[in-house]
Amino acid sequence: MKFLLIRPAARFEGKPIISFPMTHPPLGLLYLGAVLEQEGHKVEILDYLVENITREQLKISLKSSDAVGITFIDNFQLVADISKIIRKLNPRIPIIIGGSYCSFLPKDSLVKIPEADISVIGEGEQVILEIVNHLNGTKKLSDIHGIYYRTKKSIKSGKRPKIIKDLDTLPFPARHLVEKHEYGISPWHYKIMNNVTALISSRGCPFSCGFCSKYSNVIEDWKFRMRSAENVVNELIEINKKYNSVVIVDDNFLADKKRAYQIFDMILESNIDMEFFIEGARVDTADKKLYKKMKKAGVKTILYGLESGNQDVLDFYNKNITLNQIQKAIKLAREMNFFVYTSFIIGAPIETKKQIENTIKFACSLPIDLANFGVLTYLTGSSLWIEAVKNKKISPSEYAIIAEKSNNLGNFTKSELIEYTINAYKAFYFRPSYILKQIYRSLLRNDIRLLINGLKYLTIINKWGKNSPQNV
Ligand code: B12
Repeated sequence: MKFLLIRPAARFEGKPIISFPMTHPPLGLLYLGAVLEQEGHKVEILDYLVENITREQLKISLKSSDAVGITFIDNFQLVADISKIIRKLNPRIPIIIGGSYCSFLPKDSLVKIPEADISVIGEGEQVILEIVNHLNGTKKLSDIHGIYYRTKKSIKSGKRPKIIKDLDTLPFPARHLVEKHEYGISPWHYKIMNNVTALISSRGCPFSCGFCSKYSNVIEDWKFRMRSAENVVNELIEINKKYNSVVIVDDNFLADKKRAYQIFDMILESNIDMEFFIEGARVDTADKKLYKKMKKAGVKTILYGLESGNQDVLDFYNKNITLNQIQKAIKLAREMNFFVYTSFIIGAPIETKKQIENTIKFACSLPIDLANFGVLTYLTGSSLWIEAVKNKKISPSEYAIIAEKSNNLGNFTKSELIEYTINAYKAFYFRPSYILKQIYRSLLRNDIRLLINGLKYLTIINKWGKNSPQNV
């Protein structure tokens, strides 16, 4: 059987909308590709995020395929559009959809995407093989775990989702399926990482920040699971044969210190020679001995979710960190000369304008290289969303709602929130001391392109009008 796996991409003025901090390979599809190939099936991936794919190309790929799988996080309209085209080109091919939206709103996803036949909840590796059995005529849809499916008259659910207990049993992602593509490009089109791929070493997160979507909030048996250090390092050895750098996309890669030490010790003992970007780190895992090892092992960049410069707002988010921990961790990261990315949230329902200003001041006081400011959004599956649904402030089928005054989710209007966000960017990036420091750091790194692109970023920020941050 041949599967055509697709990642659609939003486009703005002909260019893809790339999320902060950079483009990633479609890791979920690469895992599905790996299990399908392991069972002897053929797989092709069309990644619209990084390639302009014509209708003719899609037609050719569909011709040789028996089923289509589409992944997406939030943009269901794009999936609906592409599914419509697929249906026109091939009225009978099964269309299976999966990813965050389907996991949190499985039934609704089939309502919003009328051409799709099956929607998958949570991890897809076992489910896709059960779906293959269904397509081969050996399994009924009603017996498949973790799906909703369309019948002639209604949308029905299969059996309750099962989670993969031992992640070490999974094959490594089938990266060869996207090897012709380049990833690691920033929103302002700078190549952040060269010859990069992505890796995930755990699923879920042991913490419960209110703004974060958690599968455990909606999938009964879901829990935080980690791969063993050996398994992770074996994958890194395989990766290093083809790639120079890797972005680690775990929600919280350093969650288990013991495992973190094991991983970096094993990297140092091996011949692995790669650059690492840890995309999800908490400040409470900062520790000088560990950071020294990380630096030696090739970690260049870390992204921390700092969220706020106000302790009561951090507590409101149930972030479980203190301002003091933030200051200490960031200082240590700078001492190690890591490139430090951070993200902040603006507009908690308990937040005043003064507190937003505090967050901006706090960000400016820290020795960080990049700061991303985003308006608080109630995401499906987050504790904030669950609470708001319970209080009838939002309907259970809403996907992402901005925390604004008009729906009683915040203190400010949408345009005020956008204005404050733009102010935050300008206040942070247009400081002469920051610009001088970044010039110095770029020269130290011998990276003039980074400097030029940094300046390009400043000109983009400078031009931002009322709605721009949503498009970047
Ligand atoms: C890397 C990442 C990104 C990258 C790359 C995203 C991409 N399109 O590939 C970037 C930085 C670009 C990004 C952007 C965004 N992201 Co993001 N991202 C992640 C992150 C950290 C890892 C994703 C990943 O690779 N996981 C590992 C793979 C193995 O899992 P997976 O992709 O979920 O795939 C599995 C299943 O979902 C399923 N599956 C997926 N697709 C399909 C398809 C079929 C056919 C089947 C059968 C199964 C299936 O099977 C896969 C294997 O088990 C997750 C958090 C997390 N830890 O998962 C957040 C996460 C997915 N992102 C999230 C959000 C909100 C966003 C943004 C909307 C943020 C923003 N405001 O801009 C954008 C949306 C961009 C877009 N339209 O694509 C939320 C989604 C929450 C929700 N309720 O939907 C998450 C869960 C973070 C969080 N906890 O809040 N993101």
